[in-house]
Amino acid sequence: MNSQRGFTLIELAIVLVIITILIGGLAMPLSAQIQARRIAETKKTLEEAREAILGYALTHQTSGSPPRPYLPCPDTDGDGREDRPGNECTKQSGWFPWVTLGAAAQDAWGNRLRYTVHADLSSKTNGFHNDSAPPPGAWNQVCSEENCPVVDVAADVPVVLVSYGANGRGARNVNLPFGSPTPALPPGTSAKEIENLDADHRYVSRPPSKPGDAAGEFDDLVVWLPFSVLINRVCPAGGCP
Ligand SMILES: [Ca+2]
Ligand SMILES: [Ca+2]
Ligand SMILES: [Ca+2]
Repeated sequence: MNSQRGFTLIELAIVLVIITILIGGLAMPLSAQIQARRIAETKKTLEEAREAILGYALTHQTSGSPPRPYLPCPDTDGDGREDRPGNECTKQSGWFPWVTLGAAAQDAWGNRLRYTVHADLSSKTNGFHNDSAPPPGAWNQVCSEENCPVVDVAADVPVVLVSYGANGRGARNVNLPFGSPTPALPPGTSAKEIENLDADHRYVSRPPSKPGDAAGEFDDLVVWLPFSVLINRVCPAGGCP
């Protein structure tokens, strides 16, 4: 008697159903894993960008007496180099000057990082020092809500860096040529994300939320450099009189 036999159609159907369920179960976690990896990669990129800014301050000094360190200007024309026609920055907010700083040019979604810096601290005339209170001027505020009703995340920070996250809304993709009539991916309608795009000195940092959530869509990644950290790292033990 021949003990071997083929699968019946019913058995084949059951196997196919099981395989389909298994693939479906694996597919979602896989995309979530890829997203989590990109977020972790971008957080690392932002941390390295912040270190590169500190490295610049450690190697650049004003010509005055005493010489004082200063921070890099934003890149505003897209070549990755800081835009400083004389001693001052062209603008206080633009793109992270990755060429000048020898750092990563983009986040894990292929978009540029936004970089905002305090005017006096990036001035090649003024620089910064640790023998007085922080200079006046437009300091950056980081809050958990748009419009900063309460500055509850970080107050008066010299530097803010932003990745526009997985949705990339408002970001400049690295493949977009400069001078293009559409310089950025269109911003969305989320007030919290728009706060990270407009021209004021207020930024939002908070946990991510989806488009349908009560808080509105938010997936930006934001890091900042407090003035105290800047002084401690660049001017330890009163090193910048
Ligand atoms: Ca430039
Ligand atoms: Ca975003
Ligand atoms: Ca803002």
